[in-house]
Amino acid sequence: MQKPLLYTYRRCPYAMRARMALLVAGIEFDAHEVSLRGKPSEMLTLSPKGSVPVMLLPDGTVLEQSWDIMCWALSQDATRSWWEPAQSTENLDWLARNDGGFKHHLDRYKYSERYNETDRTGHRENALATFLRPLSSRLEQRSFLGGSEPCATDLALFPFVRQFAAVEPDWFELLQLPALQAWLANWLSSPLFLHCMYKLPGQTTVPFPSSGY
Ligand SMILES: N[C@@H](CCC(=O)N[C@@H](CS)C(=O)NCC(=O)O)C(=O)O
Repeated sequence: MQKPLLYTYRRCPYAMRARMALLVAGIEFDAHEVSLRGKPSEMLTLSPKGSVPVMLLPDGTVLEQSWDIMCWALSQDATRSWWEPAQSTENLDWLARNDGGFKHHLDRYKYSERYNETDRTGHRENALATFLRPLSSRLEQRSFLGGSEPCATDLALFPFVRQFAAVEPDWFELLQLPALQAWLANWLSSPLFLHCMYKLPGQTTVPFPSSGY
């Protein structure tokens, strides 16, 4: 096997952050669009936990967490400017808050029926108060979590903020969070994001179209 192989799912925010990191690093990779209802047995053999993304490296190493894939892609000399700012205590804390409390509230807001959730609005408001408002305040001081340039933390958080905003777009637009809204709009229209959303054929392995950012 020559190229790394990514098991991915187009709409999964964890897989999006992994694909964006691979594209930023200019890494050529093969990709397999997984059906979450019928995960390929080859993937489950490599990673029995059954979540995407999963990456198989040419030396046989298996990366089972999106952040590990981002680390592998971005912690090289050429992409140091994306990786190093993400290692600050503050940015590691943003990542933990995103993948922890914010994701918890986001799921119960977005998928309230699946979670049998009666207080959907409570989760929306909690996500806003504990994560999105503080994030917007931070982005008033700097264009990106990386500073004047984006870093891995921006890539890691953006797909989840996108999901939140897309639940009730009209409501989200009326919020007074200009810095966060501008940051989100910037990512949504970025060539990097549009490229990462390239539509792969389902359930087969193909080269992911390459580029460098
Ligand atoms: N901690 C994992 C989480 C990945 C994850 O939860 N992915 C979801 C899709 S967004 C998944 O594959 N869930 C399993 C399923 O739905 O069957 C990571 O960072 O990669």
